[in-house]
Amino acid sequence: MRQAGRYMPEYQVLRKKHGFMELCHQPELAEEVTMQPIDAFGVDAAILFSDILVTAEALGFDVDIVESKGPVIANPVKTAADVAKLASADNAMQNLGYIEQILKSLSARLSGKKALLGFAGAPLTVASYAIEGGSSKTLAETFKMINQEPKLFDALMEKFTELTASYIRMQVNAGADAVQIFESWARMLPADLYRERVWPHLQRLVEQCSDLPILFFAQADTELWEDFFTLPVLGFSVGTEIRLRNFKKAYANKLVQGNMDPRWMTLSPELAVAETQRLLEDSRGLTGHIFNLAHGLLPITRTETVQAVVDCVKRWKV
Ligand code: 1CP
Repeated sequence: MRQAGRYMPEYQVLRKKHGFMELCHQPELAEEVTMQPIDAFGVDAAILFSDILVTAEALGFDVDIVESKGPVIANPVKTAADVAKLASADNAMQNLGYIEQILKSLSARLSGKKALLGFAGAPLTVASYAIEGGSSKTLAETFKMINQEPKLFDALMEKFTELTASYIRMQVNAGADAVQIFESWARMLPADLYRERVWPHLQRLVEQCSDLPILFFAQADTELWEDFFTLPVLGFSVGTEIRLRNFKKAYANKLVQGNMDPRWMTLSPELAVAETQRLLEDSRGLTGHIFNLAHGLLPITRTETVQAVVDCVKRWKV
């Protein structure tokens, strides 16, 4: 889950001086932001500071993160010629060489004392930005392309699938202890359409990485989660829609993380700690559990609440 970011004063200081993509691109800055939550709260894992859209950028999309608007892509895909113009996966991997450098350096810096987590967007989630031209509340352009221009959609999805498989492998080779795949926008498509048109690409990606430590995150309804739970991955990162005690009954042998609603982190330490204890009680008996949020931290998060929750988890006796 996003752990650095807009709620941290240390981040805001840097962000005032640098554009978001600049923070991602410059190894020293990206490393500094990655380390901020480790230094501030003593969490057990460092999450690479980057964004899922760096793969789109490496293929030739013009990505910017605009204040109060979020991600914007100036040259979205409209036609087959737009897909043909994109970089090859090999060239895109060269463009992502800076991420390899950042991970290697972070891995040396953490020297096995803290876990290092990489991540990548799933093909649909990243492709949706490339089709919509930025954030979309409806994914209407994506829905249109899937249904009216299936070949164009497949060509774009294949491009992202191929690149993302190489990108994940590179992250593990460069020192990431696990890599999380984000399928944030699965819930924007009806389950049947997702199964028919998106699943084959996702499955190909995950199968190409089945020898690697992959965590899979999605925002999806419980129906689609039943499919996701069949993916050959190390663990699942669930939202608030799946209670840990139900997970325990159905998927006893799987590793799970997530589940805590990030809005608790905007409340008082006492309220958030009570919820943390409830979740930890619920997690008893799970084969593997990484305490984590269901989604990224919100800008109005209270740092003293984050600290209290981290301390509570660290003191917990399984
Ligand atoms: O300073 C700012 O204004 C930038 C805000 C921000 C941050 C801190 C963006 C723009 N991206 C990030 C970093 C980020 N994004 C991380 C790094 C780890 C960390 O912060 O510790 C990660 C893991 C992500 C993942 C990400 N980006 C996802 C998947 C997770 C999710 O939220 O479902 C998605 C969908 C994105 C796209 C994106 N980039 C930025 C924003 C605000 C968004 C999402 C919302 C949108 O589409 O508007």
